[in-house]
Amino acid sequence: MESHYPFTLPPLPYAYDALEPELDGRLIHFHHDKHFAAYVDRLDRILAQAPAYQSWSLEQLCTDWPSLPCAIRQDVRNNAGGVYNHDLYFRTLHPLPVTSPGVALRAAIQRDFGGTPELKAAMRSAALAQFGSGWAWLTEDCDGRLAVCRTPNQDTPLPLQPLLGCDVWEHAYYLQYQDRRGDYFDAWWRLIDWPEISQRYEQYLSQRPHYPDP
Ligand code: MN3
Repeated sequence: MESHYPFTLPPLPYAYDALEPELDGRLIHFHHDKHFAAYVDRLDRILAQAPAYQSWSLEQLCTDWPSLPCAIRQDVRNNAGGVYNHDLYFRTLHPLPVTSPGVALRAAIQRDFGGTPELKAAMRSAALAQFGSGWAWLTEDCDGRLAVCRTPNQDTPLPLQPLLGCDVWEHAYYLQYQDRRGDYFDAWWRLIDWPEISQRYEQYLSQRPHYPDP
């Protein structure tokens, strides 16, 4: 993903049908080529008319939108969030997933949730509890603690660092799962690219300033 305007749709990192049977090719095609593409196109159209903000990074657009002019702030919030969230979503799934987290992430999951099954249960509850469109997240805070949270619409969890996000907009599952959001969650969970998530976790850890023990 580009760091700032103009943004372009990143190619899907696998074939449309590569995630079957969990997520079918038609669903992935619509989700990536129509919905994700629309967020990218709309964000570029907004920023084309607002040159002062073309140098802002995607993360800055997602976190600092309240300081934008009223005419564009809500549209930037929705569409920058849509771009950020979907970029993460498609990159954290894998056709042949490795099913367990790396050593450092596994230890953090154990510490903060008691184990991977407990993490799954917490994320599943968040995904099912989200009223209307939104996301369920696994995030890391500035102390390296993991937490599960949810956001409405296309809001991101930033400045909490998102490690993993489950899109619970109906466009993410309705074609295949209709109203069975829980079945969609279970299928999505089986596709998680744990080496990618573990790498994100370790990258955030290494970027964090190290303070001496008091
Ligand atoms: Mn979506």
